[in-house]
Order: sequence, then structure tokens, then C-alpha cells
Amino acid sequence: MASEPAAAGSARASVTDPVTDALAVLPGQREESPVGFAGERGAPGAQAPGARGGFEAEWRRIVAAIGQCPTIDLICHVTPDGDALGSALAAGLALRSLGHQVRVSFGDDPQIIPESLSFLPGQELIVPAAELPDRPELVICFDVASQGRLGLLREKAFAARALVVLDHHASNPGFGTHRIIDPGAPATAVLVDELLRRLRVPLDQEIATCLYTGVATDTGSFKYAGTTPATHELAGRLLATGIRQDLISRQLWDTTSFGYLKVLGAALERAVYEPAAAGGLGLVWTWVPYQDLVLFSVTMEEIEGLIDVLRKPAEAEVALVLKQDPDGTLRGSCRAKGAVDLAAVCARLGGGGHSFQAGFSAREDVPSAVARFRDALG
Ligand SMILES: [Mn+2]
Repeated sequence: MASEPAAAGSARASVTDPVTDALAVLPGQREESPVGFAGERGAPGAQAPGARGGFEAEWRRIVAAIGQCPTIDLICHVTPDGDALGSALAAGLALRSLGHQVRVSFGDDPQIIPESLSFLPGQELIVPAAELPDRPELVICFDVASQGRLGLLREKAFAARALVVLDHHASNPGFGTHRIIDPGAPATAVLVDELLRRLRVPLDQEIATCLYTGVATDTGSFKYAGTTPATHELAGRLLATGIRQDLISRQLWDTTSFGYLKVLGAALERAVYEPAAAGGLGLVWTWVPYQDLVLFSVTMEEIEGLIDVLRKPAEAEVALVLKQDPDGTLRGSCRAKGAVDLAAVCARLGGGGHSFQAGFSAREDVPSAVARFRDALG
């Protein structure tokens, strides 16, 4: 069902030469005057810092803080996904174009950029966590749902003169000196788009590629419930720069190694269906032993998408995959279809996330971890 690149390319032949490697930067058309904000805000559940007016005042504080700082550090959460890294890089490229000195970083050592995100522009801005100063001027963090997700950069972020938090996780406890935490936004990249409009930075292909990756990642390619007319309006503006969303999508979702197929096969073979779990709504779970990853030369990030296969059965409301780290720690990823709030379930297990998509980690054997998850489901 994936569209062929030639066909998709020819549909936009006036903008992009289909033969060109579309992920490379082309001299793009620029939107000269960013126009009125279409309004992601006000979605049900949107809270702190309150009504639209609260966001407005906070946005002004943030824009003012940015204007006063020649050097800005942009950080995203550890083990970054497309929304985290795409948001930080888009902001980095934009702020660089305004003449700021920018560094992009995240608190892992070593820093591993998932292969599926290797096409993201602006990676020359990324520096190791150790290269950030101990007391930065201004830190903006993207998609960081809790202080712990800052990893090695936690201390430096809190030592900054100003710490701006742009996030869309409902579970975010609220930290930093400036913050926009908007659960009504389907991706942090949506908030970056608004920041760029307020800074009057036009979208170019590099920035659009980063933002598109963020929005597409967190909306499951515009499939999840958080996707709104405004999300599609944003996607339209991003595509209008001439980016090749067909190649971005293939890279994000439709490219794996052969080894991944073998790990997936073994995980599916191991899958268990528990009809009585989640109050009779049903649970499908499986696990991936670390030795499978070694055997088939597959990385932990390559199996991120495994949960999306496991959540397909109509019989179960909830799906869970436990992935074993080299040290034996189990990382649980779970998905629900709307009847169970997994943010609350995983909070009981010391984790967090969104209502339909959340995670936790456990230092125990697989049966114990599954039993605790089953109990947390109620
Ligand atoms: Mn996100």
C-alpha cells in the first residue's frame, strides 16, 4: 500500500524533481509572511497554564527570553524519537537562521540517533551532553515529559538562567521557568511550528522535514485521535515547501532489516492473549529477550515498531511488549484503543506517557512484570 515514489513525486513535479534525492536540501520556496495561527489549542483536555490567554502570555515571555539570548541550548528527551529530535532540530535550524548560536543535545552517553531518523537535517548542530556549559543561558527542552527524561542533562538544564519547556504530555508535572505544556497538541512539533511563526521564521525544506517527522511520528502518520483539521493544515504547509513525505514515511515506518523480521517472528510466536485481563477487555503481550537482538544483529530502537503489530488483534484492548536490556531490565511499551488510560496504568508502575501509548521499566522477570502490569490494569 506504500505509494511508489515515482508516482508520488510526479504528482508534485512542479515543486520537486522526482529524480532528486528529496531528503537533501533544495533551494526551497519560502513562505514570506506567516499568517494567523490556525489553532491547535482548545482541544478537550488542554490545561495548564490554563486558557488560551495563559498560553498567549507565556508565548510572549518565551519569545522575549529567546530574543535576549545570543546562545541557546536545545535539548530533547533521552533515546529521542521523531518528535523529540525533529522538534529540537527544527528549532535549532530556525534559531540559527535568526543569528543565534545554537547547540542541540540530549542526555545520553553515547548519543544514538536511530537509523530511521538518520535523514533528519540539522544534525551538525548536535553536540555531546558534556559540551553544554554547566550554567547555560537559555535551555529549551522539547517533548520532555518529566525531569528524569533529561537524563545526563538534568542538572545543567536546571542550572540554566531560563529553562523553557515545550511539551504535549498530559503527564508532565510542570517544570522550568517558562512552559507551554499543551496536551491538546498532537506533537511537540506543533508547538515548535507556533514558536517559529511567533519568531517569524519562514518554513524551508530542512525545517519542514524536521517538523513533518515530528508530527507524523506522534500522530502515527495522521491516524491517531489527536489528529485535528489543524494538524492536516500544518502538514499541508509543510508539504508546500516541497519535501518528499513519501520518502520520509518509508524511512520512518517501512524500512527494516531482515533481522528485524526474524525478531518479530519470534516475538509473535511467543505472544499470549489474555481475554480476562483489563476487566475483560483483553490483553495481548509478548517479550523480546536480549539474546534475540544479538542473534539477529538488531538494535533496541529497531524493534520500536513491534508494538504496532501486537496491538492489531480486535480481541484485545491493550497490547504490551517487554523488551529486555543487556542488563536484564525490562522496558514495557503498551498501547490501548481508548477504553483504558495507560498513562495512569504506567504511572502506577513508575512510568508514564499518553493515555493510548505509554511505557514503564521493570527490574524483575517476565512473569512478575506481566503480573504487575495486569494488576495495574485493574
Ligand atoms: Mn511527542
